[in-house]
Amino acid sequence: SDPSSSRRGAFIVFEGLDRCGKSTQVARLVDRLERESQKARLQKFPDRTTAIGKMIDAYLQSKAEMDDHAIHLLFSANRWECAAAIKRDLDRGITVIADRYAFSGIAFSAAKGLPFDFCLQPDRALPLPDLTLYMSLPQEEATQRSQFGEERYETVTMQQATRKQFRLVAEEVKKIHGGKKWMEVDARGTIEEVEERLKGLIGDLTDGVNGRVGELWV
Ligand code: NYM
Ligand code: MG
Repeated sequence: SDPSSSRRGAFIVFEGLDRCGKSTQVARLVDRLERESQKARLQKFPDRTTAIGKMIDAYLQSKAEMDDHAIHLLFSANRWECAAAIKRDLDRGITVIADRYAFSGIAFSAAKGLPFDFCLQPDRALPLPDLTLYMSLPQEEATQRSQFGEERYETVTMQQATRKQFRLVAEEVKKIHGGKKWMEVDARGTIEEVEERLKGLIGDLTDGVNGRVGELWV
């Protein structure tokens, strides 16, 4: 029998601060996989298309105010409402590529001063990414990029505080899930240079992986 037939799709997450080039790289990866006739799907978080996502979108655009805890839980609820579809697609052999995930949820909310433990709990048992690629860019470079400052959280102070929290999130992932699940990538340089770095780290993950999808923080 063909052992590859039992493989599921890989769950790959891209993380980073605002304007680090994440969305560009995610789009290029999905394009490449489609050209190579591999099955892949992009999942953006927040997913602003759902009812919960519309509330999040209004908050991020400062069209609505919300308690810090309440918006934190909405971001998490937005992931939970997508969790079953992610699992289903992985089981069908589709590579699911997420533009942000629970790690942004913790880092941004903790940067506002919410307790780290509170931030972590609502996402417990969500599908565990097989690999998270954290794109790291010096703040001066992100600030210079177009559209920086458009949305809530896009201030230098907030980004620097979030950067510190992302370091704690990385430690937590490595402690609970092992060092291979989180990789930091230098996001400086041209789009092509960064793409090559990412491609090297992703390797043959997009050919599928063995074993069941894990649970986050479990
Ligand atoms: N964000 C994103 C959070 O604060 N919590 C979360 O759980 C997620 C997924 O939303 N500044 C923040 C990070 C971003 C903002 O994300 C919108 P994007 O990728 O710019 O659409
Ligand atoms: Mg943004």
